[in-house]
Amino acid sequence: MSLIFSGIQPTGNLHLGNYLGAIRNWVRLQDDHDCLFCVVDMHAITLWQEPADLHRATREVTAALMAAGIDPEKHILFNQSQVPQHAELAWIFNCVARVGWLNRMTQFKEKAGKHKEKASVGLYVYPTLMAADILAYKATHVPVGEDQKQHLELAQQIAAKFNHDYDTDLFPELEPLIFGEGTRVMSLRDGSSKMSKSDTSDYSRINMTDDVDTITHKIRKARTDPHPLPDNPEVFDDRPEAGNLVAIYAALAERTRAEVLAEWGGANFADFKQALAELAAEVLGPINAEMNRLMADPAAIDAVLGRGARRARELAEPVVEEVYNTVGFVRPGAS
Ligand code: AQP
Repeated sequence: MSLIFSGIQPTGNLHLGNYLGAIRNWVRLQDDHDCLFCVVDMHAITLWQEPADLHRATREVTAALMAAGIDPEKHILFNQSQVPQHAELAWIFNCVARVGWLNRMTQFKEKAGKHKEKASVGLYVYPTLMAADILAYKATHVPVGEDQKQHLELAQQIAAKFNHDYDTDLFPELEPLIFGEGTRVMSLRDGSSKMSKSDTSDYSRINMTDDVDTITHKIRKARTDPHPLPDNPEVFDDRPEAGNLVAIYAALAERTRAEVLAEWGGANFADFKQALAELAAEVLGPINAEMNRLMADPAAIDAVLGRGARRARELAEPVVEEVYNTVGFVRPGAS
């Protein structure tokens, strides 16, 4: 059985993109795989986080994952900072990865913006920590949204170079799992940028904590164009905002865009938006209610994270030990 690893940052409000692109797929995969789900708080601080906000968001994301259906008994749910092997392996990978490889990463360019000399070194080496997150468990399958594909390819490249340089087959090959109609949910305000926690406009996204009225209001305000819905998805190349709403509907309804358009082709956007708002509220409402229930007991959330971290350390420790031995570190006391 393949081992799955995936992570999510506690950097603010989780949104529909995180849910459709990642979390919902995680919930499905747990039936047939052993899974590790990680709240990646060390990735979060590559950009400034108020400590109190980070603390709250870590519990909130954990609650959201459980509310969405992640089972922390059968699988391992933990926060990254509590398993030191991630940072230990990341250092080794910093020495394996090449500067030229990291220079190609588009997420760094987007997040660092125009002032890249002022970005943290952590933001630059984010992908090597991500490679360590996965490979500390020798996980092979990584479910992510489309935006993380480049980082995963880099992780693969790092694993291959490590194996080659040290003449070993220690690390397995990685397989990205990118599936469903929601692999790249776009902003409700701009069909050319992805829905994101850090977008300054709250109207750009549907948060997993939004109530029905807020969801309805945001979808009603979502940017579209004056034309009715088409009857096939091909025309969406020139209509990104319209295409995004149809893709969101399809992902929520678990249908293809073609099936949605077979039903809605020719309709006007006001009616479609109303149906979309109802559907989004129907999917997110129960998750939201369960999340609020879980958040009322922070000690129980901490207990889940504590147990998860212990189990994760047990798995990662021997892998990092193997890596240290391979690299040639003297380990006094180790047999
Ligand atoms: N818009 C999206 N559509 C589909 N999938 C998405 N993911 C994120 N945005 C979308 C997927 O969610 C998982 C967790 O992402 P993350 O929070 O660790 O990092 P991110 O990709 O940087 O997410 P955000 O929302 O854009 O956060 P900020 O604004 O802080 O950078 C990943 O699997 C990701 O692919």
